[in-house]
Amino acid sequence: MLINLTLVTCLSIFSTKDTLSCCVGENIPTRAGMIKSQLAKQSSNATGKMVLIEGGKFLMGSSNFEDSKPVHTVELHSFYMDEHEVTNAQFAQFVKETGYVTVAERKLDSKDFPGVDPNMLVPGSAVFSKPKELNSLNNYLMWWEYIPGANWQHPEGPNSSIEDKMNYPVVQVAYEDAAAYAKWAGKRLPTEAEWEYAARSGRDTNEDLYYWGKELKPNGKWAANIYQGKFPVEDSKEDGYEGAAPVKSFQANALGLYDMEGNVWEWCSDYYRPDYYKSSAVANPKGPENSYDPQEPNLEKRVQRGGSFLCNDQYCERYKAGSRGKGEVNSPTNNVGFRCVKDIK
Ligand SMILES: [Ca+2]
Ligand SMILES: [Ca+2]
Repeated sequence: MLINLTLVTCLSIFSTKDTLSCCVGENIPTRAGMIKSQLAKQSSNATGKMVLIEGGKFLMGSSNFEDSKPVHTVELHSFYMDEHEVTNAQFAQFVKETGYVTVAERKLDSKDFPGVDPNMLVPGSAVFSKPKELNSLNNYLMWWEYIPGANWQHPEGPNSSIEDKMNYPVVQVAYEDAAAYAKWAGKRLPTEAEWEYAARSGRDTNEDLYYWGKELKPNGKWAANIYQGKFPVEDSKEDGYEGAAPVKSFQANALGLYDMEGNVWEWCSDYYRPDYYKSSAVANPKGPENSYDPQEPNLEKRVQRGGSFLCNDQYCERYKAGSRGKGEVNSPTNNVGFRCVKDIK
């Protein structure tokens, strides 16, 4: 009402030509200004600060990874993206308000596990477990263990806790858990193209090996939380962290986004197919209609991006620019989390 009255006063004193300057002088907000301000408010609510990612064209993919070929042009609308991975504190708020129960906490249905003794079907999840010694990196099950009672509140099993880790990324979330949080927050999971565009942060080269540039350690400093030492038996944690780090522990990229590379993997909304880039849409691609991973053709997989604290050049290089990851939708682990995006309407 106040705004309308002031506007009327303005109009009565000045000609139409001067109305705008009067209104600006009287601090009457323009509609465009109001929309922008409202969006800014919405983008900094309890579910965390978001960064405006201006739309544009970029070269997506990498010739260094088979499933990231070919490098192709993609064009995206503008959107907002969480500045950091969703934290335990944020996920706890979601659970508190909704009573949501994650996949890893639910009872297992014996129909989904034919031939397995029902007594063995205990809720839990996969946890990275350092083997004492290892002769080969061919069998990843050597460093993953199914731990009953492992879930987002107990990421490494019943004896672990997030009590003093509220600013760490939430982990042990399956795809639908991440999507449920995003919906509650009025957001959504990013498409793979949005994720990569934001990670590239306006750099117009696809020749750099890393999202941050050519060198693994620019100015002698680790740029992301990955794995140093002898994987998987000896993490020398040269970057300061064994396992996940609190969000924003490493420098932000040029757009103000933290931990796009490393720390924890991040779910994207696209189904995974290794050949998708051959037929991807140019404008706002949303991924294929269904998933197909030749290595495990019967499993439904979605894309994960950015790698994690377990990435290293000996085993998993998927923190590098343009690389892709994938995860079975109902298989959370203690190195997979997510962040959200929001459309600009
Ligand atoms: Ca590390
Ligand atoms: Ca990450």
